[in-house]
Amino acid sequence: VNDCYDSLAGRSKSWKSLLYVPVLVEKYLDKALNSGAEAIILDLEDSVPLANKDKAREKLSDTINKLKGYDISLFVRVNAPWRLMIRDLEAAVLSGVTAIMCPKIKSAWHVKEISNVIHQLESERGITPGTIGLVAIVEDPESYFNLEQIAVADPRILWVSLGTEDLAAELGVDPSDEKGGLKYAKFQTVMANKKAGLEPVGLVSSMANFRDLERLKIIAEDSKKMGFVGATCIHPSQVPVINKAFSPSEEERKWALRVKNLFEESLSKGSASVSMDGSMIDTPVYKRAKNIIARSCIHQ
Ligand code: 1VU
Repeated sequence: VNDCYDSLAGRSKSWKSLLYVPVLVEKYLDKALNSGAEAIILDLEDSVPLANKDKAREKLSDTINKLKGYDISLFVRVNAPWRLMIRDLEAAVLSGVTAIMCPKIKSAWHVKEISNVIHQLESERGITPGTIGLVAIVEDPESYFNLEQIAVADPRILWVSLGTEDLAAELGVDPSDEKGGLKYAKFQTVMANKKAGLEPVGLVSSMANFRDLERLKIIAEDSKKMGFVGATCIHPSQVPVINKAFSPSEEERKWALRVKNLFEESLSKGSASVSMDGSMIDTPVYKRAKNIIARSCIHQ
């Protein structure tokens, strides 16, 4: 069991697949629960028209009560403008909620202010302060340069994401081109998360056509290679593709176990490097292998 957690910087949970569900579309709930997603994101933002925001907030607590007995994490995405966000937080800070996803985050100060509101609501509602996590979504060039500070702004932060569509619009680049302008920004996001000890969720590019699962597979595999550990999606058919792409393959697991056993045997004989299949196995390779083993345990 120790091997499962050792190399994840003390964190015991990361998410491979998170499925968006517009709060008012009740018929999606059963499907979402059975989709294989590790988390449901109950959306109060873009998928809810302005005129229906109050209705969605009123519905949230019933929905969370219905879902919280299941083995699935519950996230709520709130709106960015303060007047909407405060009302969203009033509705969303409830027992059973894993984290609040906050779009259009600008700075570390912005995160702190939101975290303070969550803290007050937790205290008033008998939830241990600090229980509910926060996902920060950065969506414009100015905030992008605050990524590192945002990632360490508050212990609630689970990870920081880039809002692909909005950022691409600001830059005037194609969000679905994984080799285009966003690639560097995506990798910087991985680095900022890793520096803060966080496990980044995201895709290297946006999925223009959610029915194109072949393309999703390629994008998700590329994202894993870049260091992302999971992705959000909007349709249940995307979930198995994402789960598979972000899980260690059988080949990776076998390789990792061989490396671990061989290296530990070599260490016991007093050497910190050994050869396997013509390649040198040393401490960084061992560390990478232990990471794969950790992911295999968590994702079984
Ligand atoms: O077979 P059934 O009739 O029982 O079920 C349908 C459908 O109801 C269900 N389904 C879902 N279930 C759970 N969660 C979902 N998100 C979801 N979407 C669909 O699956 C069965 C097949 O559905 P379908 O292929 O007929 O698809 P529809 O035409 O019904 O729906 C397509 C859209 C795109 C409208 C739907 O998937 C959706 O509303 N997705 C979520 C949209 C959303 O949350 N957007 C905001 C976040 S994305 C963002 O902001 C960009 C980052």
